[in-house]
Amino acid sequence: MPPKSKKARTPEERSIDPAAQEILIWADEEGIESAFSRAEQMAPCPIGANGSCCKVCFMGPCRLTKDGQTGVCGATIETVTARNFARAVAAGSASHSDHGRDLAFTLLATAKGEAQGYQIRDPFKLKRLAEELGVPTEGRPIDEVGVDVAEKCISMFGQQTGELAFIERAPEKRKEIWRNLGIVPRGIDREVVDILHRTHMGDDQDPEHILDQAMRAGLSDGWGGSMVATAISDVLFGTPSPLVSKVNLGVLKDDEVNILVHGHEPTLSEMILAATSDPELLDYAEEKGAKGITLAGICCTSNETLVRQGVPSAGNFLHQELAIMTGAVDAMVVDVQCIMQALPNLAENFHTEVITTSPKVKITGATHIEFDEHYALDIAKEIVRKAIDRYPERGKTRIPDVSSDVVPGFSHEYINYMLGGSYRASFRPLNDAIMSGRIRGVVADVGCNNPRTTQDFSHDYLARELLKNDVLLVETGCGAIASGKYGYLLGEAAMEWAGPGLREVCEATGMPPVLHMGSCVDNTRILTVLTQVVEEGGLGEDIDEVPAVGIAPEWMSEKALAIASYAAASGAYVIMGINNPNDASEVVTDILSRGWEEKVGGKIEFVVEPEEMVERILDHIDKKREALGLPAYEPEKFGRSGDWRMEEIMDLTPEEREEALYGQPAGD
Ligand code: BF8
Repeated sequence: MPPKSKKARTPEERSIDPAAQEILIWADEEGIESAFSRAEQMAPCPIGANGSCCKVCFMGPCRLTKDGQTGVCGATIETVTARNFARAVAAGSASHSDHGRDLAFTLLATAKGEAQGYQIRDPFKLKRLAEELGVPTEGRPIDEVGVDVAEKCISMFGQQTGELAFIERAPEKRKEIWRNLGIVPRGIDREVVDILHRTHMGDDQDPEHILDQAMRAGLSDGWGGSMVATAISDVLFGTPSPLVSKVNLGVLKDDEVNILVHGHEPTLSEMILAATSDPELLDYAEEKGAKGITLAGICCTSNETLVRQGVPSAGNFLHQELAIMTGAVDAMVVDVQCIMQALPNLAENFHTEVITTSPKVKITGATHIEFDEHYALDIAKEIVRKAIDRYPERGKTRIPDVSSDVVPGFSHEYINYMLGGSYRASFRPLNDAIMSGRIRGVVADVGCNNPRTTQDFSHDYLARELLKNDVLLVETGCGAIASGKYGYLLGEAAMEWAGPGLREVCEATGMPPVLHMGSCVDNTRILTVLTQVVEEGGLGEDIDEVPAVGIAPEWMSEKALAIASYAAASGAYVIMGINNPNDASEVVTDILSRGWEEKVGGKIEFVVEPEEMVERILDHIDKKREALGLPAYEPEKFGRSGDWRMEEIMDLTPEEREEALYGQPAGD
């Protein structure tokens, strides 16, 4: 039994999710530890937490804890903090981008007919991509086009000079800013390596200059590697459109084989999904006493299969251990990123087999079955068979009876279609709604869970407060799964939570007030939406003019800093929760905020309290509205549609009705 900490939190302090609370109470009784209890046992290292630990050479590590103190080499706190931040951005960008690289190789193998079980599911998107990348399409078989597109994408990683092709997607003004500052990414790998080089001992020691490169590496992720990942995932597995599914631990089934896919890449999980409906394997499951095979996900592998195939999600980042603790998971199949090393040890208390699959990821104690796209279906079948073999070994299960309905799958292509139909697909209605003030602004809530704070509390609080204030939410990653748990990803949520103007828009379009746009690499969809909003007209000429904010209130990953850097460099105001990893240096904190705002129009701020986040978000949105000359936000003007109002307006002329509803005669 782990030692009882004086700081042990109540289940409600650990998570607002009733499913998590139920399992954590059981785990405490049994003395089984989790990230929640480990976070209570181990305080964060104060030197590392505020960015003042320098480990880039072996004359140290140096701990810069006193005013004016420098490292052995003379490095100042500004340099040390900026280097730490930039290195985190490099690691985050590398992770996202390498995921994109793997997908490009899968497309190449698929198009060459060498990838077992895969096919090009969205040839239209492939064609659009080909045109964008200068690949001829006229009269060519789609597979041939696929080979060329894959090769073009692969070449972006090793590109040494010039500009990444997807930079062209950005608004003209934005590209100009990047070019003038010299931060247009030359190649995806190059910008990451550049950071590792310049932060080596004895290189770049000017904090502002180091942080400029953090923007460049971030941009190579957002407008490079992640964009490749999103585009090719759509080509191979289909571009998401809304569908119905469920979220939370209650999606596991007591009488079926439960397989969880966890991590980030959709490649193997899509094949496992196919294998779960293989008649032979279904018979085999029945032979072992199971009524069927249930596939569900955790983290972003879950988001990938949720938004495309409607595969239910068992939860977000902090649910990975809790899922195993239900005793009902026969196999947890992991690929890359956000996989806790605690899983195999934890699984020893149960019958669960933890299976690593990526050539890049082995975990001591886990079974390794290496993924190879050339034999993907065979490998997937082998994994499903292993899970079935575990089913008879199950002990007592405790699946919380907690799950929520969700409608995810809002790709930018679908949002376009949703707003105008195939006849007039357009962002015009969205721009109009923002311009009129029905929608006050847009917030992208992304990022993780972090056991240093109450799981999902900030995601939930911010969603509720922002919806009430007529702010449309777009979400990805673990933030989106959190919203799913609390009912925000449904059309009905507009009636319950949205302010009057936003509710009108949701009523007219049928969309939920919170749009689940995919996994963390799919934050690129948000960049695309913002660009299209700019191009549509009426909301400025660049992303920094749009009344929009990005938030990651419960972040924990280096990838979150990469996303924050590319979003800010793209013109967005980004607010991160938890803790300021640059707190040791006022200079670095100021460069990321005021300094970057002067340079690129976007900035990163770290705000611990969610109440303060709401204040800053609304203030920023209102200032951007004012700068655009838009009417100030006035909620009382809207929300007079709906049956309850019909009696009052039935006898009016159309003009009078318009005036009664919107405070102005028709045509104004
Ligand atoms: O890439 S939100 S915990 S799962 S890092 Fe990880 Fe954070 Fe979840 Fe997706 Ni993104």
